[in-house]
Amino acid sequence: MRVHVEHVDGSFEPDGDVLGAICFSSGLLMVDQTFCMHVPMARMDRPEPAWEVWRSGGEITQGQYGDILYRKGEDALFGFIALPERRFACNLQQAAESAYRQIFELLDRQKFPHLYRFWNYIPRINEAGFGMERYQQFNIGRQDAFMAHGRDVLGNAPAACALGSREGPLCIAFIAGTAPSFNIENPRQISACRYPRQYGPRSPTFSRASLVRSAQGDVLFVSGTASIVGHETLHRNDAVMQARESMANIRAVLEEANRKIQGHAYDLSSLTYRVYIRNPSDYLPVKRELTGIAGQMDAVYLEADICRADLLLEIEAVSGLMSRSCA
Ligand code: 3EB
Repeated sequence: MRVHVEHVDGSFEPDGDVLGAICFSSGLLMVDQTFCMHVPMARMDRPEPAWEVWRSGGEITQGQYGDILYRKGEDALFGFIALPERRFACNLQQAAESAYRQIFELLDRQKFPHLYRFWNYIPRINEAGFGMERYQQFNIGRQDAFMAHGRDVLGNAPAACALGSREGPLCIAFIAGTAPSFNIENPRQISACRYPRQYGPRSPTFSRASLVRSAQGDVLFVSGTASIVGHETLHRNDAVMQARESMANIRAVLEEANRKIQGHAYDLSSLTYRVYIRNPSDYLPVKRELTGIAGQMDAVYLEADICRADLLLEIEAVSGLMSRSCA
């Protein structure tokens, strides 16, 4: 894939090779938002916004399809959608289904059929709605859209994360491409696609990681990873232990990725991280724990709700050609 990711602190102005970006900040964003999805989340580690910028070589064209804004290069397409729930009578399930259906339609038409990664930001994720937790509503709508498009909801889902924002529209970003990816599971965890019924009427649709291989370089997307072993949350009320368990899960995913490539490309120090923490008071102890495990980490810390009420944090990561620059 002729694509790489860059993480930027502060302000960012797009130039010709930007495929798309996600900007995390609690304040208003004073930039052209046709190339970026703004996620209203407060950063814990610095006052400036945190940008994840995807770049691609070659020619880039931009377009709109339904509610989606996207930009595509030769072999990858980055898009995002921000849907106000009020358009669906505040039914998050319908909003999620509509968003995912639009995304799949766009990718069918544009011939970028292979989905690598979804970023899902769901307002008030732990609140109740229509007799269940809102995250469970989201899971129904997402899975219905996958099935309506004949996409695999069991063995071959893309990498993803699902976090809660305080307010705002349902925000989903995605990256897709022309080449298939390898989807990776974690032997310490049941596949999320097969979680038992106690977590909701429909399972979440994601794999633990996806690996995109190409002559220009590989990209490994590690999904949001939490303190879950088997299907159960471990270390309720202990954020530091949840951080340690999450890193054990990421390490296991990296071992699977290394097995897939029959090499040793991936270890904890070769990734860039985003850490979502529910309670601001957990930030310093969690950061200390993570740094103790992985050394000086390239990481952004955000205040967010996590999809299970007993989860205090979630950690996602990406590898690939990257650098951090400060504007
Ligand atoms: C988990 O492992 C924690 O619904 O897309 C992590 C990554 C989680 C993605 C999603 C949810 C999702 O179940 C939560």
